[in-house]
Amino acid sequence: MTVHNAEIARQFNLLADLLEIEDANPFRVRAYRNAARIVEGMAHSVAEMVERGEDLSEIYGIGEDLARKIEELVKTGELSALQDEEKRVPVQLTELMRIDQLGPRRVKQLYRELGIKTLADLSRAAKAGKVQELEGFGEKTEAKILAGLEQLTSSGRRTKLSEATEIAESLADYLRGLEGISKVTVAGSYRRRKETVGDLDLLAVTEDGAQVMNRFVDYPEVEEVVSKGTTRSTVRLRTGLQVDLRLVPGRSYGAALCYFTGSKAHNVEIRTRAAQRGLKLNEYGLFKDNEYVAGRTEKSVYEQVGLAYIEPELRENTGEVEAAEAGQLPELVTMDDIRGDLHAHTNATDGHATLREMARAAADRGYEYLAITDHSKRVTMARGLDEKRLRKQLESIDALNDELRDITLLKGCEVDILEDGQLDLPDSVLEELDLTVCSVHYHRELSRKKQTERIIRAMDDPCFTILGHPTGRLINEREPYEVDMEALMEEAAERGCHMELNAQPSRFDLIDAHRRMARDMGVKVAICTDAHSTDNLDYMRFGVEQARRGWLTADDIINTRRLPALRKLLRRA
Ligand code: DGT
Ligand code: CA
Ligand code: CA
Ligand code: ZN
Repeated sequence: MTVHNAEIARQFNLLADLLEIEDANPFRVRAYRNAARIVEGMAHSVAEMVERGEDLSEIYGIGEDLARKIEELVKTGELSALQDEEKRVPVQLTELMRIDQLGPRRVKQLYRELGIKTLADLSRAAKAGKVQELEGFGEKTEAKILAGLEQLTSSGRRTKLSEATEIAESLADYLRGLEGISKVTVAGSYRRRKETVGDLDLLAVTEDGAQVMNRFVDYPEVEEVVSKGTTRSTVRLRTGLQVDLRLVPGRSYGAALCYFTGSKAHNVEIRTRAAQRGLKLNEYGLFKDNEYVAGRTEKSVYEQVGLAYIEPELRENTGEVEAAEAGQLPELVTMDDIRGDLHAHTNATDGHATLREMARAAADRGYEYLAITDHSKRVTMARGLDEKRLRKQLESIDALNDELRDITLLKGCEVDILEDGQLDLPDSVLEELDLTVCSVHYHRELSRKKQTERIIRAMDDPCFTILGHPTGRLINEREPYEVDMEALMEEAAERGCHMELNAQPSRFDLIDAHRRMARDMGVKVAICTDAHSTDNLDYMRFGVEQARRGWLTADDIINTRRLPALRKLLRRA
């Protein structure tokens, strides 16, 4: 059994929460949180690194003590430090911290003074007006806590696609290894590559449902069996993610895949089309007067209702059915089309790898070019480059380009867009670059009008090439800033500026709604990983999937070009 990165991160975060409630040394708390974040952000399995005997303490941010704890977790599935802590502090208390108003100090107070351990306890006490009587709480806080409780239970937590991918791939592999099972596919929003998934919907073909289901609920990551039958079971994994498994006979597989891939709105549309042709479509197949017509493959189902095959990423009922009917579906971009990455950091700022290591890693991925875009000076947290340090980096890039045969490093910079729309470095140095990724990092709170003007002003600078993570949102954490994206697109098109589709799994920014807008408004998109380590370069896959959800073709993406053509696109008119 392998322990996933997400599980390691979860246990470290839990430990940090408990220590915080206990008032432990803040440095210890921070070290565990950092470790959780680093492990979660790694594209490779830490468990596999342990198996290969690699030294984890060499990972940036992981000391020897943490490395030992990770090894323990990977080998035993458990963390003794966490178990010790759980004896001292009730673990349910950490749940309470999911409410905005409640930090560790207040959680401890609620526990000590009112005996509140669970969300249910809290809800009861708050409704009875007991919480407002505590020192430092008051009526307003109590009301906010109740609102927070409401929100928690109604929205639930959706799992980020990258996390879901790690979990789903292992589970699917496990199932594929069982006897008497074939065609294991993860359907649902996961297959449509939605940025977050509510649950996983697995589908497989088998003749022996009972046997397969027994093994399914035996999967080591399963925490709770919600329901178990011979064709359908539901379990909850340790991470909290719920998984449905449905087993179907071979002749229904395509129809079931279609049904469980969704989206619901897409299904309704297809079913209506079928009905118009006197056909009945459900998860068992396509039928005419109760006679089976098709259903073994998805393609056959689409064909029978007069449609070309529709890629899962497009199945959101936003015009894909009409396009399929008219033979006008876009030829979606694929990983094979990508020739390089245009946004990457090195250890000159907040990246973890050297310039040379990043170049090597990009060449290993078959890329023709990699743009180095470290932060500019305003981003002090990342030790952003001033003009002098940037010039020094440019010299190193020249030297490395002379030496390396299989890749070209492009000179870039992730330039902070200042509050007034000026770029953070003077044109005299920016002019020497091949490109800039210009991003908003501060003053996200500006009004929509001011934010829009600010970014357009930045685009006025002839050294502006690409708008980095255009809305600044962080999935599950931070809303986009207010900005008129249509206006930005219009100005970008006019000036020959491009939009980034940042492939970091917590960003995916351009967001869903803006990707087609770019294409429709004649703005080209750069799919970039914003890599802070060599591993992060592998996020490109996610970026491509998100571009596909936005109907983008290779032609819409600038980093599908060979180097000479790319250089032309990077030059402003
Ligand atoms: P999620 O899990 O919230 O990220 O989103 P989905 O799309 O995976 O939704 P889920 O898990 O509730 O159901 C999986 C698929 O099953 C869904 O995409 C379409 C299909 N489905 C579920 N319920 C219905 C329904 O009532 N009618 C139709 N036509 N399809 C449904
Ligand atoms: Ca689902
Ligand atoms: Ca489901
Ligand atoms: Zn960046």
